[in-house]
Amino acid sequence: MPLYYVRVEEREATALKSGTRALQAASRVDTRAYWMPFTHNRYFKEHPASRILARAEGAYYTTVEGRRLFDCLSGLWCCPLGHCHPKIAEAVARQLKELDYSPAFQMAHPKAFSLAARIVERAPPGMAHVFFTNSGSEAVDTALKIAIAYHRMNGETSRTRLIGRERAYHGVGIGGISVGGIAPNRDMFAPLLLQNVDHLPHTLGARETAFSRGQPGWGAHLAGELDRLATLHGPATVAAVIVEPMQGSAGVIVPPKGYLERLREICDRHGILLIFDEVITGFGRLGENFGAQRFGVVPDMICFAKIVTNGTVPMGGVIVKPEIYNAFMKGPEHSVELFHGYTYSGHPVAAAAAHATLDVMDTEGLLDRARELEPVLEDAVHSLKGEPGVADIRNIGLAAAVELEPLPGKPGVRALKVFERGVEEGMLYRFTAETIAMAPPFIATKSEIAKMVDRLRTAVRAAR
Ligand code: PXG
Repeated sequence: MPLYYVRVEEREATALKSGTRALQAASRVDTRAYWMPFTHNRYFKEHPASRILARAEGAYYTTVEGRRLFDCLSGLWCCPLGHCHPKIAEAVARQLKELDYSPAFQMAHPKAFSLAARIVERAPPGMAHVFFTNSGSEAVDTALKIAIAYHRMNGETSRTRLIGRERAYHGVGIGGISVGGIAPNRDMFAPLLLQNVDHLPHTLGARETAFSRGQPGWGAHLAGELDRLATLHGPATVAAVIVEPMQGSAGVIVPPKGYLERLREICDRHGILLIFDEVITGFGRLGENFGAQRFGVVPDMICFAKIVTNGTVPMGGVIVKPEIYNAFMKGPEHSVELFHGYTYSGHPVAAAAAHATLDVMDTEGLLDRARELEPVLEDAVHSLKGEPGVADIRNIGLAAAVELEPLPGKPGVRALKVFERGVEEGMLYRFTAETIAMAPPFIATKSEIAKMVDRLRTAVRAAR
């Protein structure tokens, strides 16, 4: 079997001779052992050099070849405060020297409590408790388990059905892929999917919603499908509905005006819990702490992850209303109330990173900054309408997606070409299937956003 050493192109070889240390490191990377997640491993390992990152600072990555890339998706939606922020780095370093780990079961440390209180303060009014996990996937599976257990605690054992939505991404746990609606993420694992699950339709209507700025005016009626499903299965069989207020991974699918309000009303009428998966939208991506506040709809549970630590240390969690927490606080006081948790729930280093992240968010006024940049991104990205192969453009908050028409007979190749040209242009775009997604850091400047879209125009024109 050949060694998949990073290929050193002629141009890079010249630089290598000039003694760049980063390039020497690149030429030594042996890519064989690492099975990369959600990645075309074979293709990557044939073309790795431009895609291995050595350093980051602020809104930029530097590859091992020494190329600077603007971070168009804030990592994977998670680093909007900029990379290697000194305040977060210091807080993490300090915590590692003070209390590196504290058992999560039957023991605790002060920062887990104070962080939960701070998160509750930022959550919509009426939400009161936080259960910590280490990722968005764990947050989703935790919320689904709490929903089922909540109804059982209340004697409603018939409420076993979960409802998700087409095109939804809720991570990769068994619960998350079952309520999720992205076909390839489900197909491979079909025998594992939960049985008692149904899905709402997605809210993209090709003609009606194409090129909408912000929330489309069409599609609120699709929330009515929840009523139909509840009637079909019997309202008392439905435990919970889970939706991303804005679908991120599927390419920034924005909720139609009135849609989430209608879901809330139907859930209330039928005693169904409403879960917002805010792993992407939580902590500022939509210019508010949560999508719940942006859209004025309060769910019963919120899943979060990603931005809570600015992507520095894994952490996720579920915020719940007091009714949910209190439903479990029964029985003998010395007995465990919820048989669920992780070794690293509320990890001290993650908690320290999260505290520092919230501090920076406040002291640097970054929620306001995200709001200020929203129209800049919106105007820039919609200027791509009419470029060759651009099928749709969607945006809200500091998030936007450009959907491309597939090249004839070559699905997915157009977006890959755009991505690769982007790297040459100094831009790290995110592509999945035919869509390019952008969610720039809140610390980005207006001119960086203009440049990000301008370079995308160049890449789209070239991708034929
Ligand atoms: N829910 C939502 C809404 C997400 O977006 C998860 C759950 C799972 O989180 P973890 O931490 O388990 O990965 C996510 C993750 C992309 C992209 O490019 C999106 C995610 C992850 C990686 C890439 O859109 N979202």
